Amino acid sequence: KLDWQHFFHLKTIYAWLDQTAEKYSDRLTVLDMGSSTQNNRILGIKLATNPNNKAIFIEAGIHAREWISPATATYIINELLTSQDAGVQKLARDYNWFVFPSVNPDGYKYTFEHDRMWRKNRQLFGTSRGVDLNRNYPDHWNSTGSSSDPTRYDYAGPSAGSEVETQRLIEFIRSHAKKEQIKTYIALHSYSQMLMFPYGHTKDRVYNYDDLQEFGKKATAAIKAESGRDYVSGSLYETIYPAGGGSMDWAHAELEIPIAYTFELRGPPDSQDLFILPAVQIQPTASEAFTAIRTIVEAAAEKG
Ligand code: 0X9
Ligand code: ZN
Repeated sequence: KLDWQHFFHLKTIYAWLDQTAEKYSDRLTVLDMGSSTQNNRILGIKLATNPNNKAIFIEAGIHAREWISPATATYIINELLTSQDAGVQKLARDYNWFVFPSVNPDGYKYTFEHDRMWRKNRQLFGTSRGVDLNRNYPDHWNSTGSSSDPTRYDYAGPSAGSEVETQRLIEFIRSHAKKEQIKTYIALHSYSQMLMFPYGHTKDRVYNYDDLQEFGKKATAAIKAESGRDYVSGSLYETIYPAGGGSMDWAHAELEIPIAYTFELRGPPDSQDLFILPAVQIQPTASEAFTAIRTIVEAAAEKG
């Protein structure tokens, strides 16, 4: 049982997905992207009430140590199923939701069992391990903000899309994006309180920059109103740092998913271990992220 007051191991999250899908079997199904490098499943859910709805895809846990990301993903699933708020109930009715809490399950397990600060997957390269999966996508792969050195935290991998986890997600999105009308792609990270959209590799503006900027500003204003937290919004390149090969950039470019954002959620105040967020922060962090997603979806719907 998840409570959003602790961080949970992969097997607890997956057991909760199963139980929850059983409980809400009229709306919720567990989906399996396939297995990872080390044979862990990459599981998620589809929440659907109407096959004609447009869909929203949420990816979490691509970076293993950013534990608030999977926690926020399961929080969102729970809210969509149990909230008494009429606006949230409408969101759950008017859209279909694909949510994958841990798209790097080997790395996530490793942060629980061996090294809390691990970021990458666990693929072996000689004596070192791991590709930064958010640098491995075939969109401006290894062009900027990544490394060709397997010992580095931002290793882009031996080639674009080389990793099993990358391939599983690509196959899934390719086979579902058009058929399921996925119009929104959300990637959850931590820790710098930002809401970012493409491009990641260049300062050139994406064709729908003005819309993405407008929805992003509305979303960060909604966060400010809810919790008082300041999130910075803008393109990836402008806000955080240039980086090619990211998942969201790939989804926006190749599959023409128009609404695409990467969140950097909260980190702890004044700490050196900025990925280690105290568990009391899960609830408010996840809640403000969901508010922001809701604001983006509603603002985009208004524009048509
Ligand atoms: O470096 C990253 O991958 C992300 N920051 S984090 O501290 N969570 O590692 C943000 C950059 C995302 N960039 C692109 N999608 N291009
Ligand atoms: Zn990250």
